[in-house]
Amino acid sequence: MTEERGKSWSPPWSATVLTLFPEMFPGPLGQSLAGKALKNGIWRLETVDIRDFARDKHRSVDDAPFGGGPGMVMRPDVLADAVDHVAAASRDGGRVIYLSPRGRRLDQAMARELVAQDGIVLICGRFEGVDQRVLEERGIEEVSVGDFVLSGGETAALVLLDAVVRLLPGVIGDGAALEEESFAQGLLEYPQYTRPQNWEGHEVPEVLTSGHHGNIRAWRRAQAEELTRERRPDLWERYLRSAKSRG
Ligand code: 9WO
Repeated sequence: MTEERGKSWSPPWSATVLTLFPEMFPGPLGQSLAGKALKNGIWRLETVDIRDFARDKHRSVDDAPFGGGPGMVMRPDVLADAVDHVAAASRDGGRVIYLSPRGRRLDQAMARELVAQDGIVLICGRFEGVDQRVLEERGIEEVSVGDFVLSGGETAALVLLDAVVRLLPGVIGDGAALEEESFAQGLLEYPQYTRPQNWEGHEVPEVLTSGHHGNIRAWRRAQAEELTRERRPDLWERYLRSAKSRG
């Protein structure tokens, strides 16, 4: 325990999730280190049931799309009331994110941005999406976790939360493991091996059992670079550029 730590208290990083299926949270996150951290108060998770903001006796949250077409659209009035309810309670500058395949792609840099804030508000859509006007009028950002369509935003929200929460101090050991990650340096992960040393006739690469830590570090770096160059030319280009600018 250092002097700095514990000197001033700030509330834990918090996620507020707006959804029609609050029982989907924390879901699989409850099983992992993120779940343990949630129990330990390292972060807070609050769900808001969008249906609680429905106005009519049938508690309807969706309606047919203007212009026709298949399916239903989430009503702007109901969703805006849910957003305003949490925005009033949340701190200023907090980002409100709608999970959508149309959004800016989530990457490790965005995860680091999000963990540096006090918290986030996530909106999970269902049906064919939400009325465009509520996104525009409430300054809601769109974030995608990949180029595919899901049945709703909830599983995408779980992916985003997993990526962000594991970066909180104290969720994964002392943070050394995080610094070690090749991805933190813009590379894919190097291959991993464990016992048995010979499995179905296949030996573990000799360098890893040599005890020579300098050689091991160099081998892993070379493997990470080779994998990145072969599989992800986009990441490789960026890595080369950032290595250059670092000199
Ligand atoms: C469904 C659909 C059906 C007929 C014609 C057009 C259609 N669009 C959609 C659609 O995009 N549905 C979405 C389902 C509505 C918002 C929530 N859903 C969602 C979010 N699917 N996939 C995501 C998502 C979120 C973040 N990153 C990747 C995918």
